[in-house]
Amino acid sequence: MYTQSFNVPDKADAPPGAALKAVPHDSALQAHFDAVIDADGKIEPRDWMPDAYRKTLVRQISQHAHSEIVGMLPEGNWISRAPSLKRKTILVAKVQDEGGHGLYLYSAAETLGTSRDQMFDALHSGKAKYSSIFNYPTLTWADVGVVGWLVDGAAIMNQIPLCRCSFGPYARAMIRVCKEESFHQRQGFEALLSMMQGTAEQKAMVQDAVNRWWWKCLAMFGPPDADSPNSVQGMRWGIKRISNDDLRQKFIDATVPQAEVLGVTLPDPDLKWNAERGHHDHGPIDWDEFWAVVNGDGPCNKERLATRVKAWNDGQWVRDAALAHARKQEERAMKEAA
Ligand code: BYC
Repeated sequence: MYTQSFNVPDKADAPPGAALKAVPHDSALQAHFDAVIDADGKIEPRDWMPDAYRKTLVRQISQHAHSEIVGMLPEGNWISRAPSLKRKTILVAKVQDEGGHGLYLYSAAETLGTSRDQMFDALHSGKAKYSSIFNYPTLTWADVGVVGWLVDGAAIMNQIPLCRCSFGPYARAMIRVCKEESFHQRQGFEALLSMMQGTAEQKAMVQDAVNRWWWKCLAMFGPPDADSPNSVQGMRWGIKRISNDDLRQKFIDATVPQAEVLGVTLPDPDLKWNAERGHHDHGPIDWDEFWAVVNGDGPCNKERLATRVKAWNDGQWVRDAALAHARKQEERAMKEAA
């Protein structure tokens, strides 16, 4: 007898009730999923998973992928104006890496059953979010160094725990991404260090860039835990391992001594070591500004989206040509096989 499940025995040679047991019930699948999560195991694309887990991952991974490719724009803007061949080579490699990160992440999201076309459609129509940080302009060459030092620094802090995310493809993509981000962060720091050993104008340029980016980087970690609707469930599922506020605190504590080495001031009069807590206290973050930017009202939101949409439209002929080539190859292979 054929059913959807081939391991259901025929009635004649099976004990009563056996057929029912052979097809796992949703609650059994849920129990297995919960057990894997509780044991800190990995969920793989072919495993059963609750719809809400799948949806959360598609949301987070696709938004992360969008952040990587939109993140290419503010720095890509400086490739043609890098101050030396060495700096240009480093910047080209870094921006290219970000494109690669986007591709790993789109591939990881595809294993959950969404398509690249769907994800791009969500980005281009403004439905999908991407990191707030990329809606600010890179005004001077020092901004490129500060993006490497602080933006990539914040990104690594957020992404190291994602290497232990419960969803296998995302966790594995993050391991490689973090290795590359660590190079990005160090190249930014090194570029700033050499500017800080330069002229008074160069030093002032670095300080100005730090002043403009510091608060935006703190907001990158997302809203405070108390206002973060996705955190509790994300932590329960082992997608998020450390909360938004705790990651923000770790980033501040790690960055303060780096700023001292560089010789720059972080623009927060309330920033000071609290021996009792064993952490730095900091001043209030402007969450109204953060939400305005997330909701499309930042200084560069329209420009960033328009650039991505144009790149997509301009690339139509490449996608058409690749598909035509693949079709021809398939036809040739069929003819040869016939
Ligand atoms: N910007 O409940 P919450 C990079 C949204 S790229 C915009 O805490 P969750 C790099 C959030 O999506 C770095 N939106 O959410 C590339 C949610 O809205 P929805 C990108 C933000 O998911 C090139 C709502 O606020 N990294 O490294 O638990 C050059 C409530 O938040 C932001 C990632 O994407 C934000 N900053 O936690 C250089 C990492 N923050 O979706 C560098 C992966 C929050 O419900 N993502 N929102 O409509 C994550 O770790 C988490 O998704 C977040 C947010 C910590 C960002």
